[in-house]
Amino acid sequence: MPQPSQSIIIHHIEGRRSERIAWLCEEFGWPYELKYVPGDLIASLDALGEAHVMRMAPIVEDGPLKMVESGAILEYLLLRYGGGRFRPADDAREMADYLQWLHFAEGSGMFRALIERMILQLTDNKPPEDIAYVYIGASRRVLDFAEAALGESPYFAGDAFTAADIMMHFPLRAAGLVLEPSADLTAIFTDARSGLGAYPNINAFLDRIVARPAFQRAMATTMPNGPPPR
Ligand SMILES: N[C@@H](CCC(=O)N[C@@H](CS)C(=O)NCC(=O)O)C(=O)O
Repeated sequence: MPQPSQSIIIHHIEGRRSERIAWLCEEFGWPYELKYVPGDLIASLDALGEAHVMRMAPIVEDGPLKMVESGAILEYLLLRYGGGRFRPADDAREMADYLQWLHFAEGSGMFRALIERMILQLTDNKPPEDIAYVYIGASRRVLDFAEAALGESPYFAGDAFTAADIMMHFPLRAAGLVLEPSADLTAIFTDARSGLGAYPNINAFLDRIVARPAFQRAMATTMPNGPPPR
């Protein structure tokens, strides 16, 4: 299985989804280089805009290849260099769960958490009834779904840690923040677990995640000065 022949370049913002790529690199011990402006969100965004028209983190370069979309980047790196680690075999029973959670994390989890939080903020917690029916409560449904899955197995795709767990870590914290509107948004950058008190399986999962040395190394390198102010 080929190894990355040079550092994987990760265009980054502290505390943001680009940490997922650094985390995978740490799990394998692959070399990577973070490009961002420490402590300066706007300057980091400007730098992202120089690197790609989408101006979002992560943007990843692997040699001449440049990609956005964190789930796709993780899958690309696993298929190219992973040697079968951190994803189930194609014909494994766990593959359906793996694909579901890998895509659910951004497609539904983050999407619903962000929309719900934004609607609540813009309407001063009083959204019109039709909008409320569609979007309010969506974060709780995301967490209820994850809680049930993590009651069946310790990780999202069975007994083994996979890239689906890397993807789901961020939306669990984002959805928890919606359930606790008084919590500062910056709690998402820490292990504060805002809004997650009623979810023992999610908490046990997060305990397993923060105990991983690769996760700890990734957090130390992606936020070397601690959680960013915003
Ligand atoms: N679905 C994308 C979302 C990327 C994304 O929105 N990243 C945020 C930081 S966590 C960002 O760069 N926001 C600034 C922007 O979209 O302009 C992914 O998973 O890569």
